Amino acid sequence: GKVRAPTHIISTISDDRGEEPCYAGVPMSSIVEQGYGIGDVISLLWFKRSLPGYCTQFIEICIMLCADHGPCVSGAHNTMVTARAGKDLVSSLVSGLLTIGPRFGGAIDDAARYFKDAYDRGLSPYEFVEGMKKKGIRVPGIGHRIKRGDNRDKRVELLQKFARTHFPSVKYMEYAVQVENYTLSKANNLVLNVDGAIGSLFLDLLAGSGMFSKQEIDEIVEIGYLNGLFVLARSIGLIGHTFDQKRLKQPLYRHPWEDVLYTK
Ligand code: Q5B
Repeated sequence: GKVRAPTHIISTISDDRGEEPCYAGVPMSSIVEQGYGIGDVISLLWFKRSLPGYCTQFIEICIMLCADHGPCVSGAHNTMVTARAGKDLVSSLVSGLLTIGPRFGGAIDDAARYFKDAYDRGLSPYEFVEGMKKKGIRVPGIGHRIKRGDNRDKRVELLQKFARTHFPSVKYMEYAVQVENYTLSKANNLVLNVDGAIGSLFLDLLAGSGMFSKQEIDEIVEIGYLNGLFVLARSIGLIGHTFDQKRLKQPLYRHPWEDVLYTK
């Protein structure tokens, strides 16, 4: 019989050995000729399957809504400072990307983990939020520097509207809204933020689409796929900020002394 030499790498998502590259078995010509979009390509390369249209549209909306949020956020600031120090595109981009984490843009996976655990265990919003407080953990997906109860994040509203119209079920998102109602009763800045909206709605996508087994959903949530959406999206804006600074020929950035509290 055939004897296979042992390999050092296993790969299951793409193959470039044939006449044309394939993503999860789908040839590039089908991707182009059948009008696939970036949501379909993400479905194939991240989830290894073709997802229904409303799911790929949701993924694309997440990418568009998170592509940028102005020059003042951590990521854009780092990227601009790096570009102004004369560094190249990749250095400027990764400098911004490295700020994505539990406080900024990288709370989507933890929001999904904590909301899923709390909902599946039947915790009331009060039990969930107060339990997190006792453990000294901020609720991921809740809170924003500039958004408030009376100045909601339009991105969150757009995601919710899309999901309420197209998803078979939005039980995790409705739970996140109940959590938000409770946190807003404590402080006006504790809104459901864009990370929390994407995290809870992606749980609904995974659970409601019928495309994933329970075991697969648990694995996706445990591995943490969802911060990838923010990383991918925000790369678009960070690349734009790099070009902008270079186009404007901005000089080396130096923070003004007046804005530093020098103290012993
Ligand atoms: N408190 C986001 O905090 C922020 C609490 C909380 C319980 C919470 C904070 C937080 C969880 C992580 C998260 C994603 C750091 C945010 C994003 C993308 C972005 C960004 C942009 C874009 C803001 C004041 C009081 C304190 C705190 C309490 C705050 N959050 N309690 N659970 N989650 N959230 N990140 O304003 O009693 O006074 O000590 O960590 O989901 O990143 O646009 O900017 O697109 O680029 O600095 O939208 O909420 O508030 O730290 O002064 O806290 O509220 O314990 O209570 P702030 P702080 P106390 S979306």
